Amino acid sequence: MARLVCVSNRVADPRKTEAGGLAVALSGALQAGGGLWFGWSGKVLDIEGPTPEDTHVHLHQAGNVTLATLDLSQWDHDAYYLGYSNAVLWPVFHYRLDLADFDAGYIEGYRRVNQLFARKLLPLLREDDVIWVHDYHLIPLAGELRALGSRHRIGFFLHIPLPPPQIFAAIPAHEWLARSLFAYDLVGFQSEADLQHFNHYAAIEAHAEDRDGDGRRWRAFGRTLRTAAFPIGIDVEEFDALATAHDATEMYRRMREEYSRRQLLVGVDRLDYSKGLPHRLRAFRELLRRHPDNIRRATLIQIAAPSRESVDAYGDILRELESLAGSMNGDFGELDWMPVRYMHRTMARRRLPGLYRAARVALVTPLRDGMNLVAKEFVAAQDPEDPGVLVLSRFAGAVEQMRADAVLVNPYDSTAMADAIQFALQMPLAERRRRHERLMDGIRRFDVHWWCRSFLDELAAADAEESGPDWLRL
Ligand code: ADQ
Repeated sequence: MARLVCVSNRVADPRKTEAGGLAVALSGALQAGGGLWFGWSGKVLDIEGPTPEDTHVHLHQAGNVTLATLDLSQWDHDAYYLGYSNAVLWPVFHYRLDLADFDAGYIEGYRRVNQLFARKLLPLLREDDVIWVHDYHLIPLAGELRALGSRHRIGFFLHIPLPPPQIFAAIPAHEWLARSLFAYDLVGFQSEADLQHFNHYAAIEAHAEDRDGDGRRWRAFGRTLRTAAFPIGIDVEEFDALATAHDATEMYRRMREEYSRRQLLVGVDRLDYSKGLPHRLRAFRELLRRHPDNIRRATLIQIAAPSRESVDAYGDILRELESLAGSMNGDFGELDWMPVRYMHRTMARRRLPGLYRAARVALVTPLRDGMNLVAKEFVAAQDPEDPGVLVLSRFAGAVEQMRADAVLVNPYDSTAMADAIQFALQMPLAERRRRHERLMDGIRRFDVHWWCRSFLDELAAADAEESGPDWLRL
C-alpha cells in the first residue's frame, strides 16, 4: 500500500480533540500506511527577508503519523499567507473582487513559499508516495514539485468555492494559477457548481480538450487532469462521541435551563465577511419587526471566532457586527431579555454539540461558502425526537446535499429571510423529525471518511502514464 503524504498550510496533531473532524479523517487515512503530514508550523521567524534556505524542518511523531513543519520569515508569512492567500485568493474565490488587494509583491512571496515547501518536502518523499495537497494556499505546489523532478501521483482538494471564469479571470495571474492546477493528476472541488466553473474555464480560457466529453478529464499543457466534486462531510462517530461526553451534555443542560422559556437560535462561524454575519443580524432584526411575537421570546446566540485579524477587511467586519448587535439590543432589549448575544471567540469544540442541541434553529447563512460544516454538525447534534431546524443559505456548498430538507434562504434578502426564520421557528414536530431524519441519512452516508476514500480512490485510478510525465516549468 502506498504511503499517503498530506500537505496543507497548517498541520494538526490528530490526537487532540480541538483539531476537529478533518484532522481526524486525514489521520485515519495517514495512519493506515504510516503517513506524513507536511505544512507551516504556525511560527513566524523574527528575521529580515525571505525564509533562509537552510531553514530546519521540524519532525514530530504523532502515533503512526509524522508531522513535518516549517517556520516562515515575517516577510514570507505576510506575502504568502496574509497577502496572496488571504487578501487575493480568499476574497476572489468568494466572489469579493471589491475586497481583493492585487499588490504585485504578494504573488512573489506566494510562489517563493510554495517553492520552499517543494524543496523541503521532496527529500522526505519515497518513490511510491501518493501526495494530497489541500487548499488555496498551495495551488502551485505540484508544479514546483514536478519542476524538481517529482513523478508522484499528486491530488489537490479546494476547500473553498471556485468562482465562475469571469470572476476568476480578474486575478492578474489567473492563467498561471490554472496552468498550475494541470500539474496535478486529480483536482477535487466541494460542489458540482465549482466543478462546472472549472470546466468552463478549462474549455474557454485554457482551451483544454475534454477527453471523454463529460468534463471529467481535461488535456492541456501536455498533461491530463481528472476533476470531480467530493463534498466534504463530518466524522459522525467522532461528533457523536463529543456530543455524549460531559462537556457537551453539561453545556446543553445549562443552555436549556437558561433559555427554558425562550426559543434559542444559534450561529457559529469564523468571523469572516464570507459568512454573512451582518446580513444575518439584519434578518433577525427584521424578524423582530415583522413577527413581534418573537420579542422577549427569541434569542440569537452568535459565536464568531477571531480569524486573520491582521487582514484589513476583517477589522471592518468586526466593527460592523459589534455596532449592529449593540444597536439591536439597544432598540429591542428589555431588562430581562436581550435579542442578541454576540461573542467574539472560539468555542471549545467539545462544548459545541451541546450548544447546537439546545437550539431550535441554526442560522447558517453565508454569502458564499465552499461547504460549511457547521450546517452538518448542527444536524448531527440534534435529538432525533425533538430536532431543531437548519436555516441554510442557498450560497453554501452544503446546499447541493441539503436543499430538500433545510429551510433555504437568500442572505441578501432580509425580509424573506426573516419570514423563513419564522417558518423554521414554527415548524411542527412531525415535519422537523421528517426533515432531520433525511438530512441525517445524507450526513451519515457522505461522511468525512467517504470523502477521503472517494478522493483517494479516484486519485489511485488516475493513470500516471495518462497524466503525462512531462511538466514544463511555467
Ligand atoms: P471554514 O471557513 O473554517 O472552513 P466551516 O466549514 O464552517 O468553515 O467550519 C469548519 C470548522 O470550524 C467546523 O468544524 C466548525 O465547528 C468550526 N468552527 C467554526 N466557527 C467556530 C467557532 N466560533 N468556535 C468553534 N469552532 C468553530 C473551510 C471552508 C468551508 C469548508 C471547510 C472544510 O471555508 O466552506 O466547509 O473549510 O472543507
